[in-house]
Amino acid sequence: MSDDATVLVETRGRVGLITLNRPKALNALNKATMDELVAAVTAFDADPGIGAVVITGSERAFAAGADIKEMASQSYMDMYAADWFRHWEDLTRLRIPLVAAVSGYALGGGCELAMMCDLIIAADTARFGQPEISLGVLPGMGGTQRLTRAVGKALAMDMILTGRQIDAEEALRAGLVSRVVPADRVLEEALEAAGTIAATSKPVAMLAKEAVGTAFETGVTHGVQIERRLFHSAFATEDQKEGMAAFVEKRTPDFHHR
Ligand code: CO8
Repeated sequence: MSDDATVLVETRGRVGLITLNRPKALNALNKATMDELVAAVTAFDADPGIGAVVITGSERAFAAGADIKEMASQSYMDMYAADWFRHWEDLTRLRIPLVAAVSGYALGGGCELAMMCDLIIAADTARFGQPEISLGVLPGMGGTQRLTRAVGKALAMDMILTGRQIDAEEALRAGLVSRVVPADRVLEEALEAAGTIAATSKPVAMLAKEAVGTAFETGVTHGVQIERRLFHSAFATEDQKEGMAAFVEKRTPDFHHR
């Protein structure tokens, strides 16, 4: 890894840990960060030894948005021809569960990156916002869709039209994050949650993620059909045999993640 890597990549047992590494720029998300982050998560997704990934930032900022300095002088044709930031969407097509550990600012693309993860665990210092309107643009990495589905129209409109930031407690009440913990515990809590996920069957965790993800994309009737198909397919795994046998035999399952 080069010294100027925009992300730091480590493993902790069966958990992959990715730390955004542009602290002086409050982890502003530039093209290099996108490429390196997507490559790191793609490699973990394909690695049978890794069952979940934690994405985190610094104490001050998870990420303060897309890199404004990189975008400022772009024309419409530059953005359109390059399909600017389309690659971020690749993250949402990967199957491995992603946990965001958010301290400090998660603004604009930073909030959108957190929302591409499956669980958001927030420090009590976390602040979420979509301030793009103040820059003369609107969210462009999925924020208008994912925030609205996560917190509902009223709060999404408030945040996106006024740029109002919400703190961790409001984010918890609104359903944007699943847990709020003291700042000095947030990474540990996220690694523990990811470790718990990674100890289960990887293929079955992927099926479960896909099933919940379907609720975001479709209606209940179709979603329940998809869920049933995915549920049936869990019976094709060795881990289903092991998990159920372990219950019957009153022992801890020994998953082989296949
Ligand atoms: N981009 C580039 N640099 C940034 C960014 C950013 N988003 N945020 C902070 N920085 C830099 C600052 O320029 C500063 O650099 P320098 O020291 O060289 O001047 C450094 O980080 C520290 O920042 P501040 O001095 O501003 O720190 P403060 O504590 O005073 O303020 C804030 C912290 C409030 C977070 C402030 O930095 C801020 O408002 N940042 C911008 C937040 C923002 O507007 N984010 C949205 C960006 S737009 C976006 O994300 C669109 C996503 C969709 C794009 C899709 C395209 C298709």
